[in-house]
Amino acid sequence: MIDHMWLEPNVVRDAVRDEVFFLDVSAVGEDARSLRIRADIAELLERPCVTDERDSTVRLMARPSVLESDEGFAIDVADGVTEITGNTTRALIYGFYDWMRRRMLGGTIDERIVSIPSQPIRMIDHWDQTDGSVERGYAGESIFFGRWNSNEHHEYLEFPERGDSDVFRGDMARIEAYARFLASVGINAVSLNNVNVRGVAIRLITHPWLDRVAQIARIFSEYAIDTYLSVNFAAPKIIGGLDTCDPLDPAVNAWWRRTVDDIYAMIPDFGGFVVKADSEGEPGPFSYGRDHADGANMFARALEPHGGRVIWRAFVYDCHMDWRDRTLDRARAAYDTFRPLDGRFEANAILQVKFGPIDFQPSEPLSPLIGAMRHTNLIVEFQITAEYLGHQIDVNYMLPQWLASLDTDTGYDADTAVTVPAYLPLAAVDRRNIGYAAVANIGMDDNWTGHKLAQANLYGYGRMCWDGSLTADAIAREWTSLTFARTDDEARETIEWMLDTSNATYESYVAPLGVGFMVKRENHYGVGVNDFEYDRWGTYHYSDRDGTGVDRTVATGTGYIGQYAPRIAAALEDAGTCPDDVLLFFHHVPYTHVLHSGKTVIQHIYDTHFAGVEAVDDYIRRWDGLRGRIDDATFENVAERLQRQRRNAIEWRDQINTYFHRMSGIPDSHGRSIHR
Ligand code: GCW
Repeated sequence: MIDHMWLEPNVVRDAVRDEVFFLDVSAVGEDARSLRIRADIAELLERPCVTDERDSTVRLMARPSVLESDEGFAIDVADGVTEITGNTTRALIYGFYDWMRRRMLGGTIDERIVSIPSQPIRMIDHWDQTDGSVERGYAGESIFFGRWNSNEHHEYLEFPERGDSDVFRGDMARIEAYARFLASVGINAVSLNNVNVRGVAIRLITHPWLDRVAQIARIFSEYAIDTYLSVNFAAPKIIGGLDTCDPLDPAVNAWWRRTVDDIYAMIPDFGGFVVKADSEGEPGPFSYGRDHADGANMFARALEPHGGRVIWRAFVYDCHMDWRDRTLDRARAAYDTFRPLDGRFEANAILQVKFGPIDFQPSEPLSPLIGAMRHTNLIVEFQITAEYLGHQIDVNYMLPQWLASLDTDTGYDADTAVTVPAYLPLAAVDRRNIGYAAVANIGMDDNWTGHKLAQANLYGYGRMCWDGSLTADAIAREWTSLTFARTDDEARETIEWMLDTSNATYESYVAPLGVGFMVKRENHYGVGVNDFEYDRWGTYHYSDRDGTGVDRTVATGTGYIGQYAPRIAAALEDAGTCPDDVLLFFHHVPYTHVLHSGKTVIQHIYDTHFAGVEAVDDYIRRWDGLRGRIDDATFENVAERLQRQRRNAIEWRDQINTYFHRMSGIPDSHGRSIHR
């Protein structure tokens, strides 16, 4: 049975039991979204909308210009009647699900609520591939591509009878359920395929594949979600028969314009393209001696007449580094490539920047590009799927980490702190073209996310995009209350406590103090202290007998710290003022260096790694107490994953402690046993 996530039908129906709905879109006209609201009220709540307003208790009304936002909504309650209003049918989708959530959470509405999304673009990026697999996916196969009703890995070519074009799973009910989940937390954009665009995926922008993309886009469109596709920069050569992909070549531009025109003929509200270029082997403008503004602007101009956008990824770095050369620094790459291009991007081009300078590690500073760009639209990229955060085997509620990085001073202003959400509109060329994107964490698994508690990350991501004032705790409480509505308060508190502490617990037993990686090379899960140390990926820890960490100072290191604004750089440059959680990201320090916590680096490593396993043992004990108080499937799912997490945490603890003990020769001050 497929899990209903935070929209369990019985819970939903109970919450709105006696309400009678009336939908008035006469001022804007009936459309796919208003029909969708009617259908959701009929299917989910099992009642039709009434035709006479006077019979209703909940009135959804679209009226142009009642608010300043076309997505925001207002809720008023008077004389037992609820009015949900917005300028558009999009706004009504959000208003309807927001009101429902309030009801499910048991709150009463005493005064007018006006809710306007914090971020204009609230996007989910799928790394789904046309063979049905998902790059860095830990919850089964793609819901978009692959064999109908199958969750086993396969090659689409194994099904020649379906034809080469039929790479689509075709499970429209599943996609519809997914679209509803996304809309219910305010997501308004989704890209369907992996940014590494290979094989048949290159052809998704052409017929006949496009016809099937259009079917999917129609479902998302009903839920006010724009569909995007990732494209391969070299498509004009690979599938277009041209002999160049030079972004300044007229024939190449004409090919993209024709391709885009074709897409919009099929999908009038198509969102646009996501492009990973000159990165990890993907083709890009560098091959033609052009820069990334040239590349992005070619797409922007093709999309502009249709109102589309190009989302250009800033994840560009040299993945063939020489570990012997300590002056090289992968962390510098995005800034070095894109800072000089500030101001050159078209108004419908958006630069998508990972929130940290390396790659979604358990602890990373904010990317210095975020703050440095002053005339560029930016999207900040997160990763909901837990590539370096436990693969949805280890419990890891990521909101504390995401919100902390958003709350960081970008250094945009010389005198006062400007956080990421405050900064994005200041740097924007077009304020509609900024926001957040995050790599999806769902798949064909019955519970969508592999680990049931990983649903909280998808939910939380949407909430964080819509309402920038929410705390991680508040979001965890919402999710737990909606998802475990049928259990007792104490059980819910246990689940909330697990979520709230899980990000710090995970961080405590993996690579210490922001140094990053130390993961197994083949799949990025589990400990592999030196797996990347002598490799080409630019992710090193440089541990030796005297100390550990990467010297990124201006004075003696790679100079990376100089990419931050002077006020921020000054604090980071000095190991004495650099925050503990990223100390080894910025400095190579002796094992005896004393942290702000008062502990030495080596003692911190020992203490956190012992504590990490103890915390997981605690989770196991407390989770065991939930047997019979929550549904069996969830109980078993999490219980099984906690056992795997425990084995993982023990392996991390033992290898990290032994490694640093051997390196430093310094014993644990508490005399605990460390393998020799
Ligand atoms: O960290 C890397 C991942 C790749 C991913 C890449 C990216 C889609 O290991 O799997 O490729 O990031 O963000 O492009």
